[in-house]
Amino acid sequence: MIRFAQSLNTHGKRLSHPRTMVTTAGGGSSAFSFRDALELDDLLTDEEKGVRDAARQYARGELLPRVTEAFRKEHFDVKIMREMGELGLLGSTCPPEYGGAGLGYVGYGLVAHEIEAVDSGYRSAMSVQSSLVCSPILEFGSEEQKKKWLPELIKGRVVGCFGLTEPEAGSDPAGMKTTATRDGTDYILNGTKTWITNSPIAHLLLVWAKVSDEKNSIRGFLIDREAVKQGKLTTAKIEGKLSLRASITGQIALDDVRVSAAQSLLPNVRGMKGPFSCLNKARYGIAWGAMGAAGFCFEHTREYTLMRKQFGRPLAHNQLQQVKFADMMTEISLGLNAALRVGRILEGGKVPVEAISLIKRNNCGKALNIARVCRDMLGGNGISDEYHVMRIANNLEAVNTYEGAHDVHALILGRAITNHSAF
Ligand code: TGC
Ligand code: FAD
Repeated sequence: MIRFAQSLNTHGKRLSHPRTMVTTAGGGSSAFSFRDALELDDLLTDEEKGVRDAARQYARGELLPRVTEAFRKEHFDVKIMREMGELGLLGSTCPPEYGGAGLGYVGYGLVAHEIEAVDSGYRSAMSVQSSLVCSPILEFGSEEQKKKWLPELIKGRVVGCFGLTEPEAGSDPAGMKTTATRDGTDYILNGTKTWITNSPIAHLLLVWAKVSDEKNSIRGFLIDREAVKQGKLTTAKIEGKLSLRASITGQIALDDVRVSAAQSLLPNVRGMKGPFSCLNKARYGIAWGAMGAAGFCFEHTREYTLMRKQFGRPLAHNQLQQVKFADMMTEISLGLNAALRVGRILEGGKVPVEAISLIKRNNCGKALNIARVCRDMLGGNGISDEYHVMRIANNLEAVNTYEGAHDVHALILGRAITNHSAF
């Protein structure tokens, strides 16, 4: 059996891309790396490289050894939240006054890239906590809510989840049925959310609901599980997933859940732009993450085909294999550089949401194709979880669907191109 060696053992070392000498366009020679064909490294600051290397060291050293068992047993180890918290990987763009690392968006993207190179489910846990729970509290919460929740979420001592999707409202979340009704100084929430990452283990549930006495305007509510009366809130785990099995997903069922308006309601946002603003950041991170997953498949398949011999020579010797590698390297290089570009625009101010749809859709779709091709290139071994690529391909099926399905992002782009909304 062929075992992967080189790339799995990169933890503990400064990441460097081995280069070969090639001819340059202007004559003379230069160093080229198939791992970084467009020299993205040169566009990162030393701080960003340090963050990436630390995330990589943790992901390869601590997460990779556990993932096969976790995926087999459909188990998410909640200790991972604490570990990520200790390393500063959660809520990393939050300012230090709330316990965050104060990273820029490129740093955040690099973390997503390294974590998702191991498993999209672990990146899910990180990005829900960071972009879908910490971010809305920071942007739309009261000072009291920020002080109470952010340091705990950032340390991973409190696990959060984001409840937008419902059984009858997925791609069209504005069609949600969950309601919040004012009752004195409280709100009473009713409804069901489904497909919610981390809901079964969440201490803090951010739920989006229509407020009946505000003309059904959509508002965000922070539900502290501990403060809810027994039996009113249930979060059943969804079993039998064939994708993201190392991540935990569940429902949120609200049956007359009473929450205090002052503590629970996010005061500074109303309407769909509330949940959508959080999604912008999460989708941006996913664009980096998906390329991490693709890069992992690419490197391991390259190594495999260099070692595996058929017809008396390495598989990698064949033109059919090489054209696939050329396509993969091209898509990964373009996808990462596009993510970097959007990250830099985000850091500088406002980014059109279409730019985020473009990279989320492109990078997830391309990563899924790459993982499927790699699965094929590994032959029979490609279906074994020991070789990782089929787990990664299965994960990318969900990543291509959540946070706006591939075709839904096409329609967002189509609307901007034609000025006609197909929704
Ligand atoms: P539309 O009429 O376009 O807009 C309604 C209001 O929302 C504003 N808006 C945005 N604001 C900020 N960022 C964005 N990206 C925004 N998109 C829209 C818009 O300006 C408007 O504001 P206002 O003030 O004028 O009212 O809305 P629509 O209902 O027609 O939406 C259509 C569409 C397709 C864009 C939207 O429904 C959509 O994106 N659907 C996909 C649903 C989705 O992404 N769900 C994600 C659930 S969370 C999740 O999957 C987490 S997985 C996490 C993990 O495990 O990693
Ligand atoms: P549907 O909306 O029913 O779409 C089905 C298909 O129809 C898709 O291919 C879609 O592209 C297509 N389609 C839909 N509308 C149109 C149209 N107008 N024109 C053409 N094609 C269309 N949600 C949360 O709120 N929080 C979470 O933490 C979360 N985590 C998730 C974790 C996992 C593992 C999964 C699988 C999902 C998660 N989701 C979460 C839900 C996710 O965001 C939704 O699954 C996604 O938005 C798609 O909605 P849907 O599943 O209802 O599919």
